[in-house]
Amino acid sequence: MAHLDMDAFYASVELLRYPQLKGLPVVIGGGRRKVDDALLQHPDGSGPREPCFIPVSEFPLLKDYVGRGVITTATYPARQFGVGSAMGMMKAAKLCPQAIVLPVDFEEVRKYSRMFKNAITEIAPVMQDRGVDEVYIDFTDVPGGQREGGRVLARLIQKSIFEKTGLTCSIGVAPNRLLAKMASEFNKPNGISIVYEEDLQSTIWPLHVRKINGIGPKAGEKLARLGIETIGQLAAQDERWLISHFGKSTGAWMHRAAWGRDDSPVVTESEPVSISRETTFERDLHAVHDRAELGRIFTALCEQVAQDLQRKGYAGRTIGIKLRYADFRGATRDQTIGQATQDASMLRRVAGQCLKRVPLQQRLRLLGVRVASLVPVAEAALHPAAAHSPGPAQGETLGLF
Ligand code: DCP
Ligand code: MG
Repeated sequence: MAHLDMDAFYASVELLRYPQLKGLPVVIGGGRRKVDDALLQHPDGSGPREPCFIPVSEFPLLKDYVGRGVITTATYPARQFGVGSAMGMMKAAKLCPQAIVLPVDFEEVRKYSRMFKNAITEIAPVMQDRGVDEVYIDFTDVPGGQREGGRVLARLIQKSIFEKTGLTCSIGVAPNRLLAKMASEFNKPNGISIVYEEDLQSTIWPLHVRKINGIGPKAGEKLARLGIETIGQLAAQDERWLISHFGKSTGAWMHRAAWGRDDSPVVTESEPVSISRETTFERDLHAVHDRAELGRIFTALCEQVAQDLQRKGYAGRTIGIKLRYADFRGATRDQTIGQATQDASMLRRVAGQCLKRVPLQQRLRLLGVRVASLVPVAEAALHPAAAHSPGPAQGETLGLF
C-alpha cells in the first residue's frame, strides 16, 4: 500500500510557470491582486509577456504585503524560515520578508492534479483520490510492485509524474494505508520511504499522536491532557481505558492505530463516462412552430454541458442528443468528432447536426445533450494526436428510453 503526496503543491505549480523562481522562498496566499496581473504585462504597457522572462526582481515580496491573507503553502526554501501553511502573511513577512508572494491558480492546480493522477493510474490502476494533491495506491497487483518493498514501483511513479508534469512528490509504502500516510512525510520533498511492520516501534512510536490520520486537533488536545503525546504512549494504554475516554469505536480505533493496524482497502472511484443535461418542457414543443424557444433551450443545454465539462475538467469527442416525443417514444443520435471539446458553441454545432437526423414532425416533451468519450482536458491539450479519430462516426438508436 502506498500514499503519495505532492511536494509544496500549489507553489510547485506556480514554479512551472515561473522557473526563474526555483530555489527561492515563495509563498502562495492571499487573493489575486493588481500586482499579480501587472506582473504579466510588459512594463511599457505593450501587452502580455512570457512568464518565464519576467525578472525575479519584479515579483511582489512578502514584506510589501498588506492584508489579512493566510499562507496556503510555501516552497521548501521558504519553510527554512519557519514560514508555512495557515500562517498569516503579515506574520510570515517578519520571518521571511524577501519571500515572493503569488496567488493560487486553482484552475492550474486542478489541471496538474488530474495530470499527476493520470500518470499514476497508467502504471498502478488501483488508486484512491484523497484530494487535490494526495492519493492512496494499491501496489498489490502491479507487476513488480513488491520489489524492494515497493521502492522500485514508487521510483517509477515518481519518474513518470515528473516527466509528465515537471512536479515532484513523496511516496510512503507500508503494509497498510495508515502507515503509508505517515511514511510519505518522512523523506519530503521528492522522497520515498518504506515502512515495514517491524519498524513500528522504532519509526512510528516516537511520533506525535497527531501524525495519525484521524487524530485531529481536538482529540490531540484531549490526549495531551491525559498525558499522551506520542504514538508509543498511546499504544501503551489499555484499550478499555481509551474506550472509557473516547467511546467504543474511537477508543478501539485509536488503540489499533497506535499498534499500526488498519485493514481499510483502497477504494477507487471511476471516471465519469459521460456528462449530460436534459430538460422536460413545460409544454410539448414543436420543432417548427416553437423553433425559437426550442433553439434557446437547446443552446442553454449545450452551455450547461460545456460548463459541467469545464468545471469537472473534461473534454469529449462524442456529442449526442436525446429527445422524447409527445407520445413518450424517444430517440438518440450522436456524432464523434476528431478533437475532444468542452466548448459550448462546438457542442451546439455538432448537437445541431444530430438533431437534423431525427424525425421532427411530432411535438417534443424532452430534449437532452450528452457528451461522451471523455478525456481529462490536460491530457487532451497535451496529446492532441491521441484524440484523433479514424473519421466521423455516427450512432443511431431509435426507440423507447
Ligand atoms: N492547502 C491549503 N490550506 C492548508 C494546507 C494546504 O489550501 N491549510 C493546499 C495547498 C497545498 C495543498 O493544499 O499546496 C496540499 O497540501 P499539503 O498539506 O500536501 O501541502 P503541500 O503539498 O503544499 O506541501 P508538502 O510538500 O508538505 O506536502
Ligand atoms: Mg503535499
